Amino acid sequence: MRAFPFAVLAGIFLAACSSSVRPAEQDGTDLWLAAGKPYGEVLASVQTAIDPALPAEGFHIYDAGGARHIDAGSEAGLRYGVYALQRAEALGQAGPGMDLQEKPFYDLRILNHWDNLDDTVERGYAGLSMWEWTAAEIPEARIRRYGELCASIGINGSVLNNVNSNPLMLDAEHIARVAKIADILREYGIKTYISIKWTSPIALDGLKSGDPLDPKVRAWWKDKADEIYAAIPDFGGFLVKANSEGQAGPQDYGRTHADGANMLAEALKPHGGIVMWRAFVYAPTSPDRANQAVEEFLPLDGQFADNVIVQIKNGPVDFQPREPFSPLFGKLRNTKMMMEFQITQEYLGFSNHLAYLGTMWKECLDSDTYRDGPGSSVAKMVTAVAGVANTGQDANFTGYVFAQANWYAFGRLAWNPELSAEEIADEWVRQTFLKPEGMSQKAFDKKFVAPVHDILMASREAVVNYEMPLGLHHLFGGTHYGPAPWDRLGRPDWTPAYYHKADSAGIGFDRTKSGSDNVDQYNEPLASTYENLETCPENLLLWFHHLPWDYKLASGRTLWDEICLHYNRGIQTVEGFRKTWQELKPYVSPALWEETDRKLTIQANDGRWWRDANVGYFQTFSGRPVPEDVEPLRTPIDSLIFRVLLSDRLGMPQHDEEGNPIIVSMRRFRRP
Ligand code: GCV
Repeated sequence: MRAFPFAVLAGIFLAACSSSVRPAEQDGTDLWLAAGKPYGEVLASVQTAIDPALPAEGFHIYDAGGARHIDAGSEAGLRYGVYALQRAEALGQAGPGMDLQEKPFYDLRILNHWDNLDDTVERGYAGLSMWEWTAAEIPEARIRRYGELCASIGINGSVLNNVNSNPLMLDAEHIARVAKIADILREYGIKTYISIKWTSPIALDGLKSGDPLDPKVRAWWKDKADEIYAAIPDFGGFLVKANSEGQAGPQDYGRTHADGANMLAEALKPHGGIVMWRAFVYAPTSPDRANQAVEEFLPLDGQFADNVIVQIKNGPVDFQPREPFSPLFGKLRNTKMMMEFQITQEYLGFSNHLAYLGTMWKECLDSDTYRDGPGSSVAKMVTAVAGVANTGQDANFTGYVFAQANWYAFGRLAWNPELSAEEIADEWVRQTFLKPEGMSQKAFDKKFVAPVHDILMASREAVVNYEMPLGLHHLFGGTHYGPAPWDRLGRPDWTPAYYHKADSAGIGFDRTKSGSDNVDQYNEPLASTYENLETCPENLLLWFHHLPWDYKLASGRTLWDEICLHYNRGIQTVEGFRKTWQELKPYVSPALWEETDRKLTIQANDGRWWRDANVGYFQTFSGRPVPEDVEPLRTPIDSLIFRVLLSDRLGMPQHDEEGNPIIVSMRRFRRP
């Protein structure tokens, strides 16, 4: 008999083992509820009691007298307890003697839907609006499924429509429709909110003004609040984008944000409603957009009514792949603050790129603002959390199975910001992907859960690297999907050139004391940390400093070389994801495997496009060669500059069969 070497025998053995493994059929439409038992079954398996001594939304799961119990402070708490048990069972953490007592860290855990009444979704990459505003009936089955998904991770509020609102949202027809949605969401412990347009009294009832101190305007909003509460007794309140990006607001009448917010707060107060007033403000004339929220809101600290909460984006510019935390979190002392994260991946590859945002949000929540001395983390400064939803009509809600991880992570962090990004990633993978038949849990954990978890954990940094490393930011073209570092036409703070400031001397935004002085909006020791080149974190270097191309980084290499290396690293990381995914084929359903395989190919190709565009463009200033250990640029800058990605009518990027972005001339892009 012929003797086979050991490696060959081992290979035959492994092939035989994996051939007995059959991946479970699944298409991603069960999201993270895929692996758990149905809610009703879990509920039926326990003894329940409402105990008013427990926190209202809290619960206690324990074993006693031979039975499993869930005691809760309210019906909502009970629901969270049942879902916590379902999760623990799916994760193998619900063995005998289980004792788990929890309550949410934040009272308000809200999704913000940027859905329009024509059913489009601003920055939505999962199809049209899940609320189907233009249909005759509301989509009850989908709303119920959404309710379950939100409740299972503790989300308790939903703003149904875009902050760039439409006055018709407040007409009788839409209030009646919102009431129908609210009736369903209530069953899942979710309060309903609406984004309002400041000019609604003018548009709907012909008022002459929107001045918040005008008695007629005040009366209009009071009447409107009464009308809404007559239809929705537990209505949550209003979310407001005012005097921002062309939206009208109180400043148009010489009044302040506080005047505007307080007028609405007064109308909602008798009913128990709140106003979430956004701090996303900036004017094209300012030398630094990052300074403006503090400039406008700090003078108003202490002037907001007690049912107003100021909603602040995590970073001072706009949901970039990496930003420092917004300095406003460390400045307001007498104003309630709410975090605004963006779950939808406007700047991180839409629903095409795998980018787990748990790591990004933790970076922000854990940042120390030093407002009340060391230990004043952003998580402790805010009293509520909002996330811009990534949902749409797509059957899997989010357009990509891996985008579901971000909805999940948002809910889990809003419930408990002390959870780690690792724990959340691990939970999500185990609940989302079903273990194949014929595979032990141990083998599944090792061969599938661990590598997918590692992909998630590395993914956000990969995007930072291939889009805008070392503190670079806002290098985007029109739809915010691809690169356009050359763009300097139009409103300055909407062009990449405003942010990267590349010239023959170097690159980066000088936000030091001798620049825009943004560093001084941070409390010490951060102001000095960011100001000082020796202490400024390298991953924020070009956010705070304009540096020469030959500036030496910690590695001993020049800034130019490090920029090139970071772009390369981002692409290599995604190539690593692709390789791993090939190896995972035996363990995941063909539908999910193929979806991810195609999207990872797109992501790698998009990464090369980002690298070619940015390195190629910045090279026209640096005049330096791409280092030898960096993959050579694939497309010359002349074929990329002033060209854009072909997008469909909903703004979704188009790729060819090989997953390459279809780059077209601006002229073709503009054609309707
Ligand atoms: C809803 C960015 C986005 C806009 C968004 C705005 C906001 O500018 O590109 O689509 O508008 O932020 O948060 O209000």
